[in-house]
Amino acid sequence: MTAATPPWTTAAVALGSNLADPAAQVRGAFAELAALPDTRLVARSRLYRTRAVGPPQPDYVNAAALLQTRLDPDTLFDALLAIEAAHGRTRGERWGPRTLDLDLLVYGDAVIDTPRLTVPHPQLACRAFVLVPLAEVAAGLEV
Ligand code: A4P
Ligand code: MG
Repeated sequence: MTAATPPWTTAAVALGSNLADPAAQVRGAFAELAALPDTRLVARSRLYRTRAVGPPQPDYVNAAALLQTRLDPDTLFDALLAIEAAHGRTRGERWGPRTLDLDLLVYGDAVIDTPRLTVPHPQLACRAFVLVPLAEVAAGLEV
């Protein structure tokens, strides 16, 4: 007997970078998202140059990706962390500069509140640098 195949779920990811050629970091991350197992990159937004929110630091490049995935939320989040790590992401000051930040914005209609993962992302509704690219790829998404 085979295990039931997990259903396809729509997920949205925010991408941000403000170090080490941010546009290249974001373009590379799109390619890596597209290459994830059991996942399709359905749409990618344009790249937006945005002024940094938080401590003084270089401008960001922000974007959003819409995925269809069969990965469960924790597995998808692990994959996002692995892509960040492959881009040399280190964690220093909160809201500080970074080579690549991948935030899981929504995962279907799931509501998740665990120590490491909150979905929908708590900052989603109050950040133009997240909402504008998200609106481009997910006009019909209900969050
Ligand atoms: N975490 C919980 N839920 C999630 C989720 N849904 N997606 C946890 C991603 N991470 C989630 O994240 C902090 C913790 O959130 C992690 O332990 C993770 O398990 P982090 O990436 O380590 O730290 P952070 O990014 O510095 O903190 P935070 O609060 O996520 O910051 P934001 O909201 O990502 O802001 N200005 C512009 N213009 N553009 C930006 O992209 N980004 C930031 C960071 C600041 N200013 C910016 C931008
Ligand atoms: Mg983050």
